[in-house]
Amino acid sequence: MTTSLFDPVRLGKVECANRIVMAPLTRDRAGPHQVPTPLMATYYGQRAGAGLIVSEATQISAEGQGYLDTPGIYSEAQVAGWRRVTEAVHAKGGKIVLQLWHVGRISHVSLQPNGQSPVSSTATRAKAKTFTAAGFEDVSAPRALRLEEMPRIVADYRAAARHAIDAGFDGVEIHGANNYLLEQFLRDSINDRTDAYGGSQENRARLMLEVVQAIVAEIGAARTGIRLSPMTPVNDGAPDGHAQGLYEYVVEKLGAMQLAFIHVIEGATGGARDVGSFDYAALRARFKDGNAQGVWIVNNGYTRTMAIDSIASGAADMVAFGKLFISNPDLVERLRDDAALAALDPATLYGGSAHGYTDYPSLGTAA
Ligand code: 8OZ
Repeated sequence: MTTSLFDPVRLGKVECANRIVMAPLTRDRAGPHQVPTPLMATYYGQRAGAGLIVSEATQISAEGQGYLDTPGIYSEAQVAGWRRVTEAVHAKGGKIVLQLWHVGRISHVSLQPNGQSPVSSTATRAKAKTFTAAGFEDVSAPRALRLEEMPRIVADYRAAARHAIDAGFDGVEIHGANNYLLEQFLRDSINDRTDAYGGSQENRARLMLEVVQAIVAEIGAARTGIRLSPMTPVNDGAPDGHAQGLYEYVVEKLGAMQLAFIHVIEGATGGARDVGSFDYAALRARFKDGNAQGVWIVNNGYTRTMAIDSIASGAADMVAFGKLFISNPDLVERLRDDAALAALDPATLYGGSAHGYTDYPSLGTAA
């Protein structure tokens, strides 16, 4: 019998009711001190029909923040705020993992502790914009992390994973995508270091693999996954010179660690799926080799038909939808019934209040 998009699946320790994932979505609605609000609990609770929710990207430390009003997971108040979110999702039978984020050089001094420079693998400023209290601004020039600072970065990730479990999350997704800190180390197009974290493929992958190892030691591989985006150009990230080999190397290591899942963005994040040749099936095979239970989640521009076909063919174990989940809180039911899908309002994507956030109706509750 062929597998259906609507069949349950086991992801590490987590039993997911279906194979539809709510992708991580930055909405910039955290409260003072980057604490998740009750409104955020309502928003995630409304979307608990997903087999798995991946939370919006959440900074592991004050230094890891790069945009206005994104939530954190490094203070007690933030943990308490997130606990309201996980309780709202679990009350409706849903599952939710927290996405752990360090933006690296995609930040602005106005968002950094004491107005300091953002940190990265490099001291070269990205040609990218971020959203600050003043609106869209160029990102600030970064400072290259010193070798002796690397254990602190790993420790910050590890503590954040512990906090996520304390807040009631079913696990974590490490944000290894979109040219934030971990990809600023991984890609030879960005990393210009000459120490143990730069140069060879092994050296550039070192930080990402140390972070994964530390989190696995803290909360277990069965609660740990990662998101990757081998070809995305966002945030001034030219592809690595040997992207296929680099990501196959990384994914093989992740499989050997028995990671619960890998979540891959195919092509340009939120954009074209076809941006130069990359063999995602080969990546999947490397991950599954020695880790047959590892779950392969695909994302980027999937339609209902593409998703159903990908699950039926075995190309993917789960499919993540981003924008569609913003405007369709009951997306799973709509896909199951092949019902009409609502379009989102781009004006209310980032920041603001309940409007364009918790007021998109479900079909059952539409007037
Ligand atoms: C959109 C706006 C700000 C951040 C990502 C966390 O691209 C993000 C993000 C997306 O992964």
